[in-house]
Amino acid sequence: MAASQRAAMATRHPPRPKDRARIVENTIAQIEQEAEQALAAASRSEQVREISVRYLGRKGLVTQLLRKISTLPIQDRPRAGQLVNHAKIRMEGRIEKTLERIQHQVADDDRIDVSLPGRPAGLGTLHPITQITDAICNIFRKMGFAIAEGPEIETDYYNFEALNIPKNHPARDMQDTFYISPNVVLRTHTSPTQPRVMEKRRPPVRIIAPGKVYRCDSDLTHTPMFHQVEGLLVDEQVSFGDLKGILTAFVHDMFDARTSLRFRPSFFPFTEPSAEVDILCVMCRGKGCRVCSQTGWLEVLGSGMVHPAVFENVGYDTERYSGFAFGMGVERIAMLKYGIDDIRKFFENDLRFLGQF
Ligand code: 2NM
Repeated sequence: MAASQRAAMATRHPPRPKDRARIVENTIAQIEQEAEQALAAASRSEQVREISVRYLGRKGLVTQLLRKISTLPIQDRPRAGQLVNHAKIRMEGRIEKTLERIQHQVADDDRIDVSLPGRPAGLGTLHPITQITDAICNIFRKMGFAIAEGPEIETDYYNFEALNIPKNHPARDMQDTFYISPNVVLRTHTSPTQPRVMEKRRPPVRIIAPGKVYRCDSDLTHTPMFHQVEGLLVDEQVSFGDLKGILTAFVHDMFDARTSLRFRPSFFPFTEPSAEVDILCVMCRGKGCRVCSQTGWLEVLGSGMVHPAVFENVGYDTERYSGFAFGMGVERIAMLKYGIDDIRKFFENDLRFLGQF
């Protein structure tokens, strides 16, 4: 007979007083055993709560039994009360223990399996723009150029004035340049590095200035921040032929020796004469394609002989010294080298894109 049935019977058919004490003793022992088995089988905390209510709740079996004690002969009450109360305390303890066991089990299920192979952290790579910047700089370093760096926040003087860019020049417009204050800008090219270096050093000067530049411009081929590498060589007897030689060596190293160059007359305020440098289209080798707009050529560099006004601004003797300078956009070179058609991909920080280089 189940303890619960026995307890119910004890309620409905009260036996004679002298038998009642023994019945309480047997009943509490059975109830405790039953509860113990139920707790051992419990695997969820809700089950434990149900068991707790069933035995120890306000209408629970143990509670009912405790009430019966008042019907026992007066001399049997203390012992019976003690038996039931001790059983109740043990059951409370077991309920507590069972809840702990279940909690630990859940924690065990969540615990990291230390025998699993580790998740690879993955080695990072240099950003493609950094890689191309380094590649460009290394080619010029082989030819004896030193790396020079300047501030990205630049004065109007070094960004424009020292470079012979007149006050009314469109590049100085608020539409094109980020102004910090009337005399301070985010540099629009890395050229201001050149007069900064020339002010400190006498020729011969051979420097390459890489870095970030900023212009108010944003579309498929322009981002408000991009990267440039500019070069400057100043010495006695420097000619346009030297410029052609250096840039030809650069293009043949950066792309390959089949990549021919052509120089087109152009204009920059800081060079005279000035030339744009085109290379034979690296995609179609001159046949004409979408990348070169069917011209067979790609514009990749600006260049020229440094304007005497720039030399005068830094105190170089224009009779004794001459020099050439050139500049290129790193993103454009990277897009041609890797066949990328949207400049914005470089700055979206999508690792699926960046991880390919
Ligand atoms: C270019 C194109 C042509 C240039 C000139 C100078 C300086 F400071 F020597 F005058 N630095 N960079 C230059 C010349 C830059 O970039 C398209």
